[in-house]
Amino acid sequence: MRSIGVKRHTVCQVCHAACDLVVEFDGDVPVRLYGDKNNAAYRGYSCIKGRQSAAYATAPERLLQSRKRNAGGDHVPVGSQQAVAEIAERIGEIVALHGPRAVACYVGTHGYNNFPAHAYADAVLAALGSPMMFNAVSIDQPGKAIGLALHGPWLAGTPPIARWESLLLVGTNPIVSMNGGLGVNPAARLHEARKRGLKLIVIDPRVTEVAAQADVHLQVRPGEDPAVLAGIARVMLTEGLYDADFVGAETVGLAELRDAVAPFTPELAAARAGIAADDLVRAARLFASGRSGAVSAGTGSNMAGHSNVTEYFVKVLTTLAGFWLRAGETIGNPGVMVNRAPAIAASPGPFPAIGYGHKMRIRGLEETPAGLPTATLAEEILMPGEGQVRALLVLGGNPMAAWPDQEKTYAAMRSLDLLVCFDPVMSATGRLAHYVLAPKLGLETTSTTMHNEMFGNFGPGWGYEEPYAQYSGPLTQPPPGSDLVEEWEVLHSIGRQLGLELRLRDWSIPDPVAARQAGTDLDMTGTPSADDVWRMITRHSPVAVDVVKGCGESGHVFDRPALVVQPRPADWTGRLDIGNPILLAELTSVLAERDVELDASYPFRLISRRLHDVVNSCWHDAPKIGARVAGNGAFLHPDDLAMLGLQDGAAIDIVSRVAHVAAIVRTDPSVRRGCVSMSHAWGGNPGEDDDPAVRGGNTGRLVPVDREYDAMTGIPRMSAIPVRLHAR
Ligand SMILES: Nc1nc2c(c(=O)[nH]1)N[C@H]1C(S)=C(S)[C@@H](COP(=O)(O)OP(=O)(O)OC[C@H]3O[C@@H](n4cnc5c(=O)[nH]c(N)nc54)[C@H](O)[C@@H]3O)O[C@H]1N2
Ligand SMILES: Nc1nc2c(c(=O)[nH]1)N[C@H]1C(S)=C(S)[C@@H](COP(=O)(O)OP(=O)(O)OC[C@H]3O[C@@H](n4cnc5c(=O)[nH]c(N)nc54)[C@H](O)[C@@H]3O)O[C@H]1N2
Ligand code: SF4
Ligand SMILES: [Mo]
Repeated sequence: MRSIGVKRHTVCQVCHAACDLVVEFDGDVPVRLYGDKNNAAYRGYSCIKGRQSAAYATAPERLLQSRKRNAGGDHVPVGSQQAVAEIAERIGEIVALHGPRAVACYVGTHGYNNFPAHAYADAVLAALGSPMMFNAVSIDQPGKAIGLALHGPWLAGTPPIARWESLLLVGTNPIVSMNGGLGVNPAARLHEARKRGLKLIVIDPRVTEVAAQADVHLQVRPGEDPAVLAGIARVMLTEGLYDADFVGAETVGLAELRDAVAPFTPELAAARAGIAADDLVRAARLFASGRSGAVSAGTGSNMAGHSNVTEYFVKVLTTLAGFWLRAGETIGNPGVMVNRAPAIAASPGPFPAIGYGHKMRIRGLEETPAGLPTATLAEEILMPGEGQVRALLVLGGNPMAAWPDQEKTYAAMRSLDLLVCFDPVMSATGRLAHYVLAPKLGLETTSTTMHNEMFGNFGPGWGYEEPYAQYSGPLTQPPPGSDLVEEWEVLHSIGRQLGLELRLRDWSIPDPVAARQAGTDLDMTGTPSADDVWRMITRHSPVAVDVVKGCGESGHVFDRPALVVQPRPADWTGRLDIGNPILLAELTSVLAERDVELDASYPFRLISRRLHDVVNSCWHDAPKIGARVAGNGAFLHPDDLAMLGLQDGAAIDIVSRVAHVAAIVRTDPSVRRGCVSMSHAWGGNPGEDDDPAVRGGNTGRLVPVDREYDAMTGIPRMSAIPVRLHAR
């Protein structure tokens, strides 16, 4: 019999949702992880990925030492101190020879959520004088930032889920992905809301976990969200189903909006999307029938083209329905670790989406509120000339698996003078790197809920509705004999060795410029402790991080007074803009697009999706996980399989206009006919064994970066990709 000892708590760091996990120990060994039923925000929620997170630490593929590529091309163990010294020296040489822009950093999903490391990476690049700080947002949901900028934020925010009477989800499946829309523990929140009478409308080519519960599911042809959302707006406007008082008082651009959506009759929008016009009208009426509610879109809509228009209409529909908090209403979460916008029922108005930031050398693209366009980085590396990127630091990301245009990425990664990955395994990118720095994992480090609280700024159903936070120190020691580093420590050492003066941003301040200004100048004569770093990056938090820590290591709802929304001051000039000329012109351009009729040589559309058991390219082979996700299935409707003469389990080639990948087909009646539903971030590097039953196909390989890309953010078409299928 096993003696179960202490129960501790940690913030799960496997995805952004930051669940509170109970960790049961047998001696020093964590033996069981599960959600905490007493946790007020998550109420016992956890998923297999988190419950297996202790097993990742002892997984066979985990690196216990950093690796360095030797002259023969093999990766051999290297001491972390030696690796840091060599990397710093190399960066110094590259900057001296080619200037600071030659050094770039890409912050992937496991860097984006790691605020100490993210703050340090920002600081190192800034101190070097390099503007080349990239992250995954511009290949994820970049339309969110653009739509928000051009519509303008509503300072008071959105009503709490408990009050929603209607919810429109567009190309997102939060029950599986934890994407915004339903808050933390989304399945429970949806269940309760449905019991209360919430009307759910889902727009998705697949009968997803959320679509299966919808009152109206528009099972659309992919790539047609702009037309469908414009069609819904038109129904609301023509039938008078909008909040005329709110729109009259708080917006500009109604006439322009009316004109732009006029052509999108239910018949036209429905024909484009391959749905019934009556269903579209029903969806619009049901959505508008709620006195309170929300709209949220996800990666599907952001990857299928015209993402800025789609996300703009997410805001426009919210505004037409009047689904914003008003004066006198309350905001349940005044912020714990992150500051929120002032509680005023007003908008400061739109702000610029382009024309203020760093310019790329590629396709005229530039910095936007979604960050630098990551879809240009491979070419920034490959294209000779002044400013060419020669060194890349990859923080918790995997460009070879996740970036679009895998062949181009492959050429770029191999041409770098210095490629450094911070990664616990030899990822596809790591296999091409000069150095792979092996980090400590979740249970071995301090973890907090700060990133998820910050995501509360992304839109309704993100972050926490309660003043909730958690701070858990390290619970386990790294495996004996290992030489592991925290990412921020490495970046600190690199900064020290290069003689840089680092300033850490304050993550409690959402605006990045203000966050840097309010940051802390580091004392570079020594190395801070992890607690010190957390203190610095939470310097202006509403509740001091030591107070959060002092509440114990489990999640806690703080006794903070709710905010009462104040009326807009009389002289306030900002208004929401529902008639942005650039995006409405882009909507009009959709009318002229011919690809509603599928190109006969590419009759299928490959659409993106998430798998329940893995996050992106992470831990596909871990114990228990590997057995559950055998390869990267290509899910097709059974009638399409029959038409192609294929059986479930058959090996196929998926051919796009630029490349092909192998996959195993899976029969799935929930997928719309004509679609292939397949996850990203699988597969090896070009030339590596790509047995589809093992590694699975890499959908990014099918995507060119330089065709059908977004003119502002550069995101190429990563869903609704035209393809054809052949038996292998
Ligand atoms: N075709 C297509 N392409 C897509 C998408 C799609 O839907 N379709 N989705 C896009 C989206 S939304 C995103 S966010 C990007 C993701 O892009 P990336 O962030 O570049 O890819 P990930 O696979 O998330 O990379 C995570 C890496 O972090 C490593 N890792 C795991 N745990 C840790 C840790 O604790 N510390 C550190 N340092 N590293 C860790 C993993 O081994 C892995 O190599 O991909 C995008 N690409
Ligand atoms: N389990 C798990 N959770 C994850 C991840 C994971 O890999 N696994 N990844 C994490 C990351 S990095 C992110 S960004 C989030 C993303 O979170 P979500 O955006 O919710 O991602 P998905 O679950 O893929 O949902 C996208 C949906 O869009 C649909 N879709 C595809 N094309 C179109 C289209 O043209 N129009 C419409 N309307 N729908 C379309 C797909 O069928 C799919 O159901 O999830 C995060 N959480
Ligand atoms: S949903 Fe995300 S944070 Fe929660 S247990 Fe699963 S992997 Fe961890
Ligand atoms: Mo993502």
